[in-house]
Amino acid sequence: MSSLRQIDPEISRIIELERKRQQETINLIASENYASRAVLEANGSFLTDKYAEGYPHHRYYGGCENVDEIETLAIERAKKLFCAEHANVQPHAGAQANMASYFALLEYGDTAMGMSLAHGGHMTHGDKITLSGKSYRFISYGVSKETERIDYQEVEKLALEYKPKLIVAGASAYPRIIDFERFRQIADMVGAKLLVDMAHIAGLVAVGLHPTPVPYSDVVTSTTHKTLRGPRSAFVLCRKELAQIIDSAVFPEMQGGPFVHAIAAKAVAFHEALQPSFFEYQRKTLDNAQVLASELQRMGLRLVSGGTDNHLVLVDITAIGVTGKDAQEALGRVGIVINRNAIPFDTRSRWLASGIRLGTPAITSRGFGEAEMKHIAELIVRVISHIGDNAIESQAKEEVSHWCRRFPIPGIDD
Ligand code: DSN
Repeated sequence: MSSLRQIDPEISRIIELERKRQQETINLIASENYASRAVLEANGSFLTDKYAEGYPHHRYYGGCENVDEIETLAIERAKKLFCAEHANVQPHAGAQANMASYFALLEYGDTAMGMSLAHGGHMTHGDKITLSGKSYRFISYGVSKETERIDYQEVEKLALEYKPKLIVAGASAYPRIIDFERFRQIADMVGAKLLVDMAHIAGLVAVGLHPTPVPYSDVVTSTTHKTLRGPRSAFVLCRKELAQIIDSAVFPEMQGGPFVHAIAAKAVAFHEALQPSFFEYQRKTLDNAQVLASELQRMGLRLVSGGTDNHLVLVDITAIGVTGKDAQEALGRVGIVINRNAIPFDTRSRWLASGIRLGTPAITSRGFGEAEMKHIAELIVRVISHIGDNAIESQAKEEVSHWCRRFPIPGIDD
């Protein structure tokens, strides 16, 4: 049998570089995580070779008896984990899960509402540069200028004015609990359906550390690789009466053959999330976010909305006098990987941005705790306050290497 190194030394070399990059950097990207070796094993298996268009026991191909079992297990585990009536585990990614749900619930040109990307929403919730924004008339809601939290009164006012057929709740840079019950009430006032995209918080929801959207929503979508710590993929949950239209919107309307290897990896991730240790992991993720938030505040940085209830903090770095882009690059040079992010009512372009988004799911998987969080907060402030100071940057790089050597990465080093 030939190994990757023998067959394709170029790709093999680059993958090794990526392993080293992951081992030697502190990952604070709020939407990333480290999947377990078991998840990676299923995802990298020869299941990748199998075509299985259709659903368990209703396939268009022969030889699906084993993948039927795998997909059925993934479905049952997803339903159990989130107390849902129906699960579709075929979406390749969050964008497909969302688009399929729109196909199921809307006609082209219909009015819908979603959170503005500029205020922390996700681009597939109606941003004009995406298919969602081109296919439907999305009205954006945002956060209040004073509290920087979702302005539910504005959501209600816009809903009454525009009478959307669908309201989308969920965010990618919002550090606060989302009140799904309130969204349901607003949706009911205008006869709208409610879709919650819980991609960022799915792991927290799974263990009850963020209120679940499932009882309040018609449809819930999610990716599986963020707080949920699974493979890079997605799923949809819905009420029984919507099962058929959701299933046919995912396949054949949105996608062709499912990625059976990814479905197996999702089944493994759901299994892991059903274990008691997953609660502990999510608890630590939240604790780490709290320490990071309070340390950054103690050192004078302003946090959007004044803090966090979840796994991420959105930091306004205007006072330091650097852009988010500059901060991202300087932190990158010392081995701290983050993304720049617009803050609500940002006066800079999204490319430059006035904020940085920091998340704790990945470093918590690695075992970082309170002491490390305090040190990381101090390192971040030190580096972004002295951008271009080589001595400060080399010292910070040393400190990052020290922590990285001490904390192995699940899935890579175990
Ligand atoms: N791009 C992801 C994030 O970083 O939040 C959401 O899909």
